[in-house]
Amino acid sequence: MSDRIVAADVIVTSPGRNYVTLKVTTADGVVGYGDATLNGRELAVASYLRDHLAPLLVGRDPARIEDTWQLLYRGAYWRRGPVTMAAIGAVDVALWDVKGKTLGQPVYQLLGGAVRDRVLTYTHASAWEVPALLDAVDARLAQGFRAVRAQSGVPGLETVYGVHRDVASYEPAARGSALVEESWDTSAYLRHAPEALAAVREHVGAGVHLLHDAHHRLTPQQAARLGKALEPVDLFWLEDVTPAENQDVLRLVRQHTTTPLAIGEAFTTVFDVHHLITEQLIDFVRCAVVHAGGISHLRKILAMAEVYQVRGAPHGPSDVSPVSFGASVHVGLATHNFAIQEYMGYPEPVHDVFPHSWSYADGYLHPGDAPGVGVALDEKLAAKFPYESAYLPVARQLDGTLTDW
Ligand code: EZ4
Ligand code: CO
Repeated sequence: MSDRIVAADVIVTSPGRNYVTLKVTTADGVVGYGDATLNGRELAVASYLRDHLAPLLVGRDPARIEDTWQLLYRGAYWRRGPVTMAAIGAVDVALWDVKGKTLGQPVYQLLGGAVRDRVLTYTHASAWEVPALLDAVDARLAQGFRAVRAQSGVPGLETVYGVHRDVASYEPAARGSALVEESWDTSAYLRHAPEALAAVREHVGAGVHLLHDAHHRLTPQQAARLGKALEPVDLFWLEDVTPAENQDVLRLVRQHTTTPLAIGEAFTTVFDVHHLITEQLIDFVRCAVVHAGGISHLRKILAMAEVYQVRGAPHGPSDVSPVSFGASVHVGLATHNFAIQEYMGYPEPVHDVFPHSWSYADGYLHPGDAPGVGVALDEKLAAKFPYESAYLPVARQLDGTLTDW
C-alpha cells in the first residue's frame, strides 16, 4: 500500500535571517522539508501553508508530486503570485525530499542523474570605494570563487542598495520594525558604475567572471546605455536592468547592447517568463526553486529556456534557505542548461540550524549524495531563534520620489 502524509507542519525560525520551512511527515515515518521563505513577507506564506494547504496534504500519497502540484496550483483558482508559488514550492521540494529518502537516492539521481561534476557558483563583493571593492573581490578570489558580482557605492549618495560601507557582502533586508529609506540618483550611478567595473576588470584580468546587478532601477534607454558602456568590461551578465513588470521594454535594450542580460529572481512561473525566453530578451533566467513553485516547476522553466539557448542561474541570497538552496544545486547538477548558482553564504548559525549535505569547494557546489534533498532542520535549535520582522529597504530619488528598487 502506498504511503500517506500524516502531518504538514510549518516552522518559522530566524538564525540571522527569517526562514519558513514546511515539514511533511508520512505514515511510514519519512520526513521531508521544503523552503517557503519570501523575504520581508514571510508570515503570509506561513499562513498560506498552515491554514490553506496543510489540510489538503494530510491523507495524500506523497509519491504523487506532480499531481499534488497541479492540485494546489489549479485548485486554488487564484493562480501565480509569489505567496502562492512559494507555498507550492515548499510542498514540491518536501515531496521530492520524501521520494528521495523513500528510494534511498539523492534528488539529482531522480532528475536523470548528473550532467556535470559540480555546479559553478558566484558570490558577492561590494564596497563603497573602488580600492576597497578591489580588496573585496581579491578576498573572494582567495576563497576560490571564479565568478564575482561586484557592486560599489556611488559618489554623492549616502547609501546604495546592497552595498554596505563596512561589510563586503551583505543582505539588504534589515531586521526590526522600521523600514529603511535609502537615497538614489540614477545619473550619478550611470556615470560611476562603468568606471568602477572597468577598474575591477583591469584588476582581475581576463580569467574571472564578473557580474553586476542594477536592481530594476533603469529605464530601457538608460539600460541600453549602461549595457553598451559595459561591453569592454566583458560581464558574465548585467542583472535586472529594468523593473520586472514590463518585459517588452527589453527589446530596445537588446537592440543596443551585446552585454548578456539576466532577469527573473522576482518571477514565479513559466507563464511569467515565457516572453523573456521565447523572444530571447534575456540570456540567463534567475527563477529560484523556492519562489517559482519548487523543483518540478523550475525544471519546466529550464526546459523551455533550453530551446532558446537561455540558461538557468537561480537567485541565491541568504534569504533562500539552505533547503531550497540544496534543491537548486540538485537541479544544477542534473540540468544541461543550468549555468551558475548564486551563493551569498549564510550567517554562521544557519549551518547548524539546517545541517546540509551540499558543499562548496573551489568555486563550485555539489548537492552531496544523502538521500532526498539532503538538508534537515534542527527544530530544537531553530526554536532558539524566534521570528523577527524584516524589511527590504526602499529608495528615493534626490527629490524624494520613491524609486523602483
Ligand atoms: O535583492 O535577496 O541577486 N540578488 C539580489 C538580492 C535581492 C534580495 C531580495 O531578497 O538581487 O540582493
Ligand atoms: Co538580483
